[in-house]
Amino acid sequence: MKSAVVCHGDCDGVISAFLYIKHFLRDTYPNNTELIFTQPWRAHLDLKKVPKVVGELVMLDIALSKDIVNGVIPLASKAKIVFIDHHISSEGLVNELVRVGAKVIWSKATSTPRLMNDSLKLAINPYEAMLIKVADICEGVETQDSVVSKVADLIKLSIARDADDVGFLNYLIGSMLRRSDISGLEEVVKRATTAKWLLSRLLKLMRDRAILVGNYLITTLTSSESRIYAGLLGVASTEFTKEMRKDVILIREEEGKVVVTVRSSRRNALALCKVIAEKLGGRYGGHVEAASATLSNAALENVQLGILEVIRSVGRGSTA
Ligand SMILES: [Mn+2]
Repeated sequence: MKSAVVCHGDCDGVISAFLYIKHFLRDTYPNNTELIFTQPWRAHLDLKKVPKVVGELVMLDIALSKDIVNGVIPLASKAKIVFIDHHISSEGLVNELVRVGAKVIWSKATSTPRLMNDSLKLAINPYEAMLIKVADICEGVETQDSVVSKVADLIKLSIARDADDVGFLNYLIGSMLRRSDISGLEEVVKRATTAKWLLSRLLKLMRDRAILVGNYLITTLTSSESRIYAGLLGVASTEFTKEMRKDVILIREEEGKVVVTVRSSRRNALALCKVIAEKLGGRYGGHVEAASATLSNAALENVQLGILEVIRSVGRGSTA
């Protein structure tokens, strides 16, 4: 019987998929394992790619939304469901998966691979231990270890170069299964180098255009800019907030929707995205330090004005 693995198409999502395949699906991968890479905002659509007949559906590192839960529930009568995730925004929804018989492993761990290692008691080798550290770093854990942080940068940036390149994501997982030295992979280094160059241009653009409102630096990108820098916007927001030592709000138009990315060292990101999504109509998800809201039917100007109002009212609330 076939298995399907649906994972977040980012650094810790890909490492989660590698670990799961290595420890649980070694006999069925690749011929009988369907690997599907997704992003939280379109995971409910990507769930439709799950083959009609599967024995097991594994979901890794996917921040839950109501739409995703509704997409999983019909599958639960046909397949064994395993859901493993560390996004705090999933907390209120995991019980709906438990109710339909899914095996749910959820906690506020630093990364999904770390959570898998701790909760599934994996017997891991040093290579896997290194990749679990890499996943933590990709998710914001600080490190002094330059070797591990180099691998984290390479994976993060090479994925960000073209986040929808399924072939490359499969290649990364295949390389990990072969225990390849990631820093020595030409394709990874090549992609990461291009991404790094694009990232420095994007950071300059963000710096030039940012306005300070309260404690937040706000930058808006046009839809053509978000196309050019697609995939790098999350990484850039994280870099920008570190560099400027300010919380950051990135607003951009993208294929008929407006996406708001928030980075907050004061741990306001998820709360802010929740208010923005509720006020302007959309979905939100993520972590307290890094979150986003996707507003499907809003005009850019209205989102900008709405966010200004939200920041002002939050500011008043905290000083009152
Ligand atoms: Mn992830």
